[in-house]
Amino acid sequence: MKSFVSALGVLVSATSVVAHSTFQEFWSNGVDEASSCARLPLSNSPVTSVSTADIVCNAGTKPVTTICPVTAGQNITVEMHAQPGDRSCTNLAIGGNHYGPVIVYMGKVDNAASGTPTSWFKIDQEGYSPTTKKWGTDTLNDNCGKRSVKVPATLAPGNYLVRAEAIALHAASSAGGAQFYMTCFQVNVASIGTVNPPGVAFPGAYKATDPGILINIYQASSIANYVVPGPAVWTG
Ligand SMILES: *[C@@H]1O[C@H](CO)[C@@H](O)[C@H](O)[C@H]1NC(C)=O
Ligand SMILES: [Cu+2]
Repeated sequence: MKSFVSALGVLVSATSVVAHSTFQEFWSNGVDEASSCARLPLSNSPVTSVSTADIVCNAGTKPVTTICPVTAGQNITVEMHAQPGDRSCTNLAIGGNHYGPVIVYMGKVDNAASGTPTSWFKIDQEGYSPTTKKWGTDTLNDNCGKRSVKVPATLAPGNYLVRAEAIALHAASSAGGAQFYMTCFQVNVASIGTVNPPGVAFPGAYKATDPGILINIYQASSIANYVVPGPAVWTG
C-alpha cells in the first residue's frame, strides 16, 4: 500500500508538471525560425501574479541575440509545447485541463535584443466560444500548439517584442489561481505603415480581479460571455 501511495504521488506530480507549457517557437510568414529569437523562460512553470515584473516576459529568460524578420501584413505564428524542445504533435501543447484564452501582443522597442517595451498593443485573442465549447487553448491543441496572427499592415516599421500568452483558468475561481504562460519573441518589422498604436503597460494591464482572470470556468453561466483580459484587439 505504501509503495502504491508513493507511486501515485509521483504520478500526480508528474502530471501537473506535464500540464505546464511554454511558447517556444516562432514562424515568420511560414518560415520556421524555431526558438532562435525566443526569450525562452527558464522553466515551464506559470506566473501567477499580475503585479510583478514577471508578467511581462516570464520569470527569468535565457538571453538571445537573434531578431526574427517580420513583414507587416503577413502572418506570424507562435508555437507552444509542454516540454522544452518537444515539438511532437502527439503530446498536447497545453494539457491538464489548462483551459483559457490565448492572446498575442506586440510592443515597440529600440533594440529587440536588449530592450523591453513599456507599451503593448494586442493584435489577436481567442477566449471561449459557447457555440463550439472551445477555449483558445483548445484551438492551440487542435493545431499542434500553433497560432497564426496577421501583423497589422499599417504598423510602423522597427524592432518589437511579440508577447504570446496563454492563461490557464482551471483553478482561477480564487484570486491568484490563474496561471499565465508567456514568452516574448524578438522581431524586426519591415513595413511601409506609419501607425504606432496606443498600448497598455505590464504590469498594469491586468488585475487579479478582472472578470477574465478571477472566474469559475466550470460554471456555464460564468463563461457564456467570457471577457478576455487586457485591451481591445488592434488590427490596423
Ligand atoms: C493569418 O492570421 C489570421 C489571424 O490574424 C488568420 O485568420 C489566418 O488564418 C492566418 N492565415 C494563415 C495562412 O495562417
Ligand atoms: Cu499549471
